[in-house]
Amino acid sequence: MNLKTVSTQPFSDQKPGTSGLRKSVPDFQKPHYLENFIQSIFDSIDSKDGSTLVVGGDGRYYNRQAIQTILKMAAANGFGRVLVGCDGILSTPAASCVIRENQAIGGIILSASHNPGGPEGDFGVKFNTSNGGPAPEKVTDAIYARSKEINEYKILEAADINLDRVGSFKLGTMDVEVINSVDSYAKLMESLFDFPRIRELFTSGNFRMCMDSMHAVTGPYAHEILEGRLGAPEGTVMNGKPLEDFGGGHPDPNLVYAHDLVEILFGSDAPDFGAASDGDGDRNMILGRNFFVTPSDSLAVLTANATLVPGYKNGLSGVARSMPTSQAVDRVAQRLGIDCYETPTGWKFFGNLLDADKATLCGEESFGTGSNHVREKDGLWAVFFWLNVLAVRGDSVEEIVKEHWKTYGRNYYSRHDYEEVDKERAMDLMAHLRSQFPTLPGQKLGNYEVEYADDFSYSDPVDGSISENQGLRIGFTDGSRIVFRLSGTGTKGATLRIYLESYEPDSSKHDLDPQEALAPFIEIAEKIAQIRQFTERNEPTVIT
Ligand code: G16
Repeated sequence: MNLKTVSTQPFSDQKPGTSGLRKSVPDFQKPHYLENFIQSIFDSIDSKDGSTLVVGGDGRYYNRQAIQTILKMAAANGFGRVLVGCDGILSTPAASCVIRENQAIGGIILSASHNPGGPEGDFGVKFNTSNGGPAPEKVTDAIYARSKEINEYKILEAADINLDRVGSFKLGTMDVEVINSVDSYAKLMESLFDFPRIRELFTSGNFRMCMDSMHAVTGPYAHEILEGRLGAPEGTVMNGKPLEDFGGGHPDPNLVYAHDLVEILFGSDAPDFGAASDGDGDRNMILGRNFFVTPSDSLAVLTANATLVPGYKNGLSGVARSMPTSQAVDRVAQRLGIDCYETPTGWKFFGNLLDADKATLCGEESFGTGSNHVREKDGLWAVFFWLNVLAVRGDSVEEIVKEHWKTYGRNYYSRHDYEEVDKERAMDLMAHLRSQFPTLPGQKLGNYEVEYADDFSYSDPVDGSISENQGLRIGFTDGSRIVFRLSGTGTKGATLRIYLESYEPDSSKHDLDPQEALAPFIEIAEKIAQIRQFTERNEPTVIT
């Protein structure tokens, strides 16, 4: 076995986005591209000698090849041990769990999340730190800085490790343990939720569920936990086999891309409960029979019902949501007398709040919910949480959400995405919008008076770090909001996201279609940002 030092040239485009480095597979296959980024990560880790690293991915195309490279580079860079998921599989929340359980120095998760996969699809590399969470900005900045000056990387010349079964191997002096991908995670779920009660729900014969794993990473987890440990009938999990191209689908659990599930839940003889998760298993979509729960409402409902779940029976220290997420959870927090934090988009911003026990539950409008059990959002966790609440309350999903609105009022909410827009035009739209901000406060737009217009900036209450330019907000005096942001996860052109929210306390007005309820704000957004003109599109690509 030979330790090689390979000369290389920096790439200028290795700046991590909202969630790691995401590029197309052909980009990652360029000679030295993956190696440069991995070496930049390793160079940013202090005291890695002899330490433990976790490696796994969502099973997408290029996962296995990348893992072999990373293992050989880890061995050449002095790590003592690498834990790698069997078949190269580890969902993002399971990787977070394994990092924490084994006091690892960090982990590398290979995923482009909900982006499509396959030889022409997307690939991604995320680095998580020893708390199990996504690397904070100061770490990703250091990785990026390193990637711009790198001139060599280290790799061991050795045969590939067999990832097909659990086992222990040596790569040079480094130990490689191929671990069961599901075990630790399943045990953690069992410690949080009332499994016997959920099992009763499934075996009662009065409850049916459909879980769509979208041919992505949660298949093995859902089969084992739902059908294995919780007694749900076989067939409850659909699209449960991870495929390298996700069966040609777009593994994004929303009403557009999870259409198989949506058809079932909105069809005749629909089951009581439906859920879907994304490529790497950190996102979730929750459906009832003929009923969609927005991620923002889901966070609010889970917060209001948390004490029904064993893992949260003593209450919550606080909650947190990303800025564009609706303010529904704020109302619950207020009633519970707990703090509610508003962070920029990106799960990494929740890490400090969770570590400092300022927040117990966190959530984002982008179909992400999670808690302090790991340091990532967790798709299946949200599903088990809902199942636990359903089992205890005995009400339907729709009844639970409608009762919630009755108590707290309804935050109508929708996100309009314009995907693959020309980058410069998208930047121009934002600049044009921002230029109007000084004169907006006090103005009437339609029937609504602007209270504030600003560029969201976040000051982390734990480490004092400041993150600026996190989205343009226009807030109205009645609490409604329009937020404009450019996505940090797309790989082609720019994705413009427009988040719309209004508040309706009157329960006789809670049954409107959100697009109808939000129509005045959709009109204001168009007028003020000239979306059609700048994007050269007549309508959004995706509405959620
Ligand atoms: C990532 C981040 C989330 C973020 C989402 C959308 O999710 O972890 O925090 O909300 O992207 O980000 P953007 O609006 O910038 O595209 P995932 O599931 O893709 O890792």
